Amino acid sequence: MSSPATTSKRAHSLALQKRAESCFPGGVNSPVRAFNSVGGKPPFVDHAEGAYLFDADGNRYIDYFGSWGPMILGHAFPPVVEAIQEAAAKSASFGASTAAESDLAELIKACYPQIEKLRFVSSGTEATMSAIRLARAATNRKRIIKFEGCYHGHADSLLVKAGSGIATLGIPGSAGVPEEIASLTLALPYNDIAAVEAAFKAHPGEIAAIILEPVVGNAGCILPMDGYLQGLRALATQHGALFIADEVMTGFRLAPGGACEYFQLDPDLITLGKIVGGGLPVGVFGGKVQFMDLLAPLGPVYQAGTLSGNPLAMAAGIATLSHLRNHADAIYPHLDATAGALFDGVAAEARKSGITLTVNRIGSMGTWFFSSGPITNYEEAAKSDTAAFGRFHRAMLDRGVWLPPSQFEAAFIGATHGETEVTATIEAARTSFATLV
Ligand code: KE4
Repeated sequence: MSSPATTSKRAHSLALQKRAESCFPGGVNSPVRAFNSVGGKPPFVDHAEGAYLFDADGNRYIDYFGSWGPMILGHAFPPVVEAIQEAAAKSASFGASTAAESDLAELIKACYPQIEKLRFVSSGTEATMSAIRLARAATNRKRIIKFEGCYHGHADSLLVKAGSGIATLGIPGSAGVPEEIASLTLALPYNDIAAVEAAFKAHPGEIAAIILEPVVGNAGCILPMDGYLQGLRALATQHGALFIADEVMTGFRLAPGGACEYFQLDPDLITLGKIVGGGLPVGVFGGKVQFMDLLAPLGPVYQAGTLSGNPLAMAAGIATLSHLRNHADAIYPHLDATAGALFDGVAAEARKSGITLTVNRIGSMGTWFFSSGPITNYEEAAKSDTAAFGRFHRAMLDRGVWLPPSQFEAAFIGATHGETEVTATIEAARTSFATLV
């Protein structure tokens, strides 16, 4: 797949890949990193700074996946680095309560007034898994509604036609998930309010929760149609189900208060991750106190975690959210303007080469679909020309631009991306498209 020039340019990465394949299935610790859907072998990262990744062979890349969302302030952002270093000197973990947990929690609540109480965990998967358990306990119901193309981590009940990873692997659901568990999950088309109404009608009194990505990032970027989110909120209320907004990806990205601020949503529970940890492992689930106080040690719902509220992760999250909040008036407009120039500029170069792309973007996250579009749900996204996306990805990587290695992932802009990176990326796209036609 890779041209000889590419291979020689990445000899160390290729050797590291071979070594990793003797340690990890597919040589990776998360499937999408294996590049299976775009072809070629992945570069191995040595270090990163600002908007750039540097691989084991010394190649430099403009980074458009940012650790899949967390690195909104850029890599090795000095205040975050210093905060982690200071915390590490006091020991990496205590397994006991610290003031830092409340410091970060209060920052989160300042961004999300919808969150009355919360609990820290160590991943987005833990956050959504715990939120589902809480919703089932609060309603004494078993069924949940999720949406095709939305990915909420790899808990059994949510690996039912998930988007990220699973969609890339072309496996609806996953081996190893008992059908008894999967059958409790209704996987409906996104942006189709009638499907949700029909589900509630078909399962009266049985549905504990609706969970969704308010803006889908795991089928590529798909935006909610006008009124859709508010319609889901109303249906959940009408039928006594909880409305869970999975903001692991959109949280603190679309606005300081994420999609909830952007779309003025008032969910019962909200899950967060990625940016909230500044690149360290943090997940959050939180919401109305009437639900959160069902959690042990107060209530009957058990949930726990050895490294929940880890002091280094708290320090990184505090430094990240503090900077985002204190400089929001500059950061979010810059993110939006930079992303707009980037996505529109690349799409314009495609048109010059006779290639039709559909661009779905909101703020600093978006996707170039190799499709005539429109892309409003997973079924439409799945019709994209993934082979063409793979060729584009490889051509851009050879030109020093590292896009997310899947048509079904969102690309992210960070605060350190600017005119220089946009101009270089558009030029790389211009010569890449020329190789595709
Ligand atoms: P983690 O368990 O990976 O921390 O979070 C799961 C999760 C939950 N909810 C949403 C909306 C998410 O996007 C994710 C994880 N996102 C993927 C990227 N599409 C993580 C990348 C990967 O799986 O390697």
